[in-house]
Amino acid sequence: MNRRIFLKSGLASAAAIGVASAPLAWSARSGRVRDHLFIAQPARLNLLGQDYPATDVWAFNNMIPGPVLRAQQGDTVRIKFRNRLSMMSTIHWHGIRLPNAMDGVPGITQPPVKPGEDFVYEFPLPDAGTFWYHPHVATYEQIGRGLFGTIVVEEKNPPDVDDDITWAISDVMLTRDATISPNFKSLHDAAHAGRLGNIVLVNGERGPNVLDVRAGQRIRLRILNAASARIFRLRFHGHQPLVVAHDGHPCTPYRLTDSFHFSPGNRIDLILDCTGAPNSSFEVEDEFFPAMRNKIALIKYSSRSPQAARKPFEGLEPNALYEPVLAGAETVKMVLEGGALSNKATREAIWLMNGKGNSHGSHMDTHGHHPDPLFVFDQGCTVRCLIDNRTAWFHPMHFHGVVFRERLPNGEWGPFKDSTLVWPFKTQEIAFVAESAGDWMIHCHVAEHQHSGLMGTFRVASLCKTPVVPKA
Ligand SMILES: [Cu+2]
Repeated sequence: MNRRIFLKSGLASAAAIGVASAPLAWSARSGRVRDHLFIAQPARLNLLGQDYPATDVWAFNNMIPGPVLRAQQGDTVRIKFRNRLSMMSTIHWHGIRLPNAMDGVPGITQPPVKPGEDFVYEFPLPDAGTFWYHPHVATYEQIGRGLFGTIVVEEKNPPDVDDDITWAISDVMLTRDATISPNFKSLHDAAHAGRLGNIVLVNGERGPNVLDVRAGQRIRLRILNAASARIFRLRFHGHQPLVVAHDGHPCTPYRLTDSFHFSPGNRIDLILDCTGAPNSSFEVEDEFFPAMRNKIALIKYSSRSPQAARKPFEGLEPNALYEPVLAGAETVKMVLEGGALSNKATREAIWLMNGKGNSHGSHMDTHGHHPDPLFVFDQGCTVRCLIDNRTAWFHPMHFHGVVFRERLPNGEWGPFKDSTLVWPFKTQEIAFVAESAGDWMIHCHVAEHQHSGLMGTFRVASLCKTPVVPKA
């Protein structure tokens, strides 16, 4: 075990979080069970419009994105996953707080599901919000060929809006005949910014997505970055939407006055008040590479006269999450090294976490080789983790099994998230409660980085005498 950290005693942390302050959501189940069948299989879909040939893809239930998994907070979902691909797979339910055995990580929480086999996932939905699902085997290829979908968990009292729209943004690398380029194990991509596609898709179709609105309307926008590697920098021309949730979890609302970085894995929920004039239209653009902008959406106003505007939006009801208790928190450091331009990178281990790579002989490992956990935490303790990015590349770091607050540049602690973008040669501190027992993944959500070294685990050991995760 390369780095092992134990708490001195579970008592202080158990007292700090306490059963009295335990989130209520786990016990607030509706008792309703919703059944779904998700079949991962090859399909042929038209991604570029009718003037172009269709593309051979991999898809859930013959759709890109896969079916929206829609339920209400407190429901239980039961998904029969049928693997009809030619390679092994699993499904990870990104951002959902669920029992470890349902987390969909091959070799850690379950054996990989072989071609032709089924696996049943069943878990309650403690939190309302926007989440998503995707395979955790050869993620770079399985997401890259089209396997992902959105999860919408509705609030018990949903906000008053005229429409509730999801934009699942992704990209795909197509050749001239609209075939997906099969070069998923490119050493260059793994060591640089990952595999960046040449076509940006919104809800599985080439952007921009046309959003038809009437002046005065209020639209809820749920945006997901489902790309395997591409970071977007989104700008809403002519509008200043209200940010109401990050990574599914409601935040204190604030207005978008500038473009914002939006990494793979991230979700953002916006309230868009349609303040434009009838017959006007406005673009939503990705300007991450200023010389290569992508049109994401077109907000197109009808000729109808404006409808009456609503009162200011006051925010969504927060999810009941464990609040980090910083006094006496366990403090750990995670050092990221390697990649192109680094003398630490080798062909076998392009990336390193705390000095270790996860590959074993191949630069692109299908499952991720899983050495001993990077950290061991006592269940219920608060963890402060300083992520030290000593590479020349962006890394959106995703932690399974917890939601964290990230330290903002002004020193304050920001809203709850499950993935944080760590800039080149910068550090990012996060704080979370190790809430649920098991081995959980930490990885970069640039899938090509994840599978070439930036993937590890932390263990939450149930050492406390007092169970801190409330029973159902
Ligand atoms: Cu990365």
